[in-house]
Amino acid sequence: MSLLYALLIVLPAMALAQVDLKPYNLTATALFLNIDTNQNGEITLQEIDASFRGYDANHNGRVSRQEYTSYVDAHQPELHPLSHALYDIYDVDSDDQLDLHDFENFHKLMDGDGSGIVSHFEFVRYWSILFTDLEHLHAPNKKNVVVHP
Ligand SMILES: *[C@@H]1O[C@H](CO)[C@@H](O)[C@H](O)[C@H]1NC(C)=O
Ligand SMILES: [Ca+2]
Ligand SMILES: [Ca+2]
Ligand SMILES: [Ca+2]
Repeated sequence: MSLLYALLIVLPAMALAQVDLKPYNLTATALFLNIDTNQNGEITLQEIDASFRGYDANHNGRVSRQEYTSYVDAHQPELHPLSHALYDIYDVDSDDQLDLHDFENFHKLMDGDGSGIVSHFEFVRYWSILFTDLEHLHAPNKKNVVVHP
């Protein structure tokens, strides 16, 4: 299952033009369970790689920015800004293509203790921080909320 597809299905029923990923640790846990396809409580490089394959629309073994963001635009346009920010993080060499070396780097980023394995704890900690850092791109817009006396 692809990473973002997992994100889409864990979102509560298509909140109109608004996406709330809170609580982040629960959203991250749902993501983890979807990526950990052999359900051994650890995420390997191979599982990361596999989670991106669904975006590779032209099956050339790489995920272009266009492929990734088009997928999001088609399925959850509210996540358009978040999709570009996530792509920027994944695409370490900024060539607008995701290859194995990009996934290796991303796996290392999440592997807090450098053991070569990404545990549930490491994954949730990483994504909770990421969702918090990118909150301005996905949190519901509260500016128009009027509090009546
Ligand atoms: C998520 O975080 C909240 C608040 O910090 C905590 O109470 C809850 O136990 C956490 N849940 C999981 C599954 O980690
Ligand atoms: Ca696994
Ligand atoms: Ca491709
Ligand atoms: Ca790249």
